[in-house]
Amino acid sequence: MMRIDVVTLFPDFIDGCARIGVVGRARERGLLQVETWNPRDFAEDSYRTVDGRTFGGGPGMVMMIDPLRAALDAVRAAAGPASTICMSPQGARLTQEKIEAFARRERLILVCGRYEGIDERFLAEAIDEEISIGDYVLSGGELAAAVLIDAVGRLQDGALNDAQSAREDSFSDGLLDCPHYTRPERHEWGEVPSPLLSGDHAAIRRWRLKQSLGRTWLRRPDLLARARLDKEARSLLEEFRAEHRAGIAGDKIGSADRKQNG
Ligand code: 4GO
Repeated sequence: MMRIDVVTLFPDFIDGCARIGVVGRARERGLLQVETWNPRDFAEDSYRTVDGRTFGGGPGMVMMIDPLRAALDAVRAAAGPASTICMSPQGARLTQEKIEAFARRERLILVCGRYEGIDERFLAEAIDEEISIGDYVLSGGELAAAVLIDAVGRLQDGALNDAQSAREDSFSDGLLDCPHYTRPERHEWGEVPSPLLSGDHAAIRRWRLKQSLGRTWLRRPDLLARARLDKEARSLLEEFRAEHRAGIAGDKIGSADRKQNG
């Protein structure tokens, strides 16, 4: 069972996230343990102070070293040492590849900052790695930690049902996911593509791969440039491009793929 310890001023938020959906079920199944630690509980003064004014002036407060350090010492005393990650816009970008590597670890410690951030000396001494979920600023690290926990939790063996294979996820092969459809077959807003109704498993697999390739080409050419395509994939992509050009002329393209590309 993987164990994730989270140091946070808002333990209820992390606990709530870890209770719902696939991750909640993974915890119930004993595949994942999530524990929270509040640095405020480790503050020494009667006000339970965890932040101080920023040296050099300017607005906002900075998280102090010692309450965080004491919380981290308590985690390590309770569960042993583990790789310690701080969620931060200054961190390395979180990708599915990193998620897969984290998911294989037995332990992780996540530290969530608030206010203007954390005293740099704590980051230098106590943090192994800073991770960012994207190029935007959040008011705290908790949402970013919840993203990491969700993405890692669903990859634990036995977390997904048979119907939800992680092997078929977007990014598992470096491509975007194909479109999905459910009943009804015919709807005012369109029909389900015929290959999906054919019962021909080889044709379905080819259609899905072609859609994945085509959507990656349209929406994320940066990903397509890094993907290694075999002969079948290259020819399916060529078919998609030809049909896409014909489709632009016929104006039957969804809003997300309307923009011309390449
Ligand atoms: C993480 C933390 C953004 C991310 C954060 C991110 N904002 N992009 N805010 O992963 C220190 C105080 C950082 C608020 C925190």
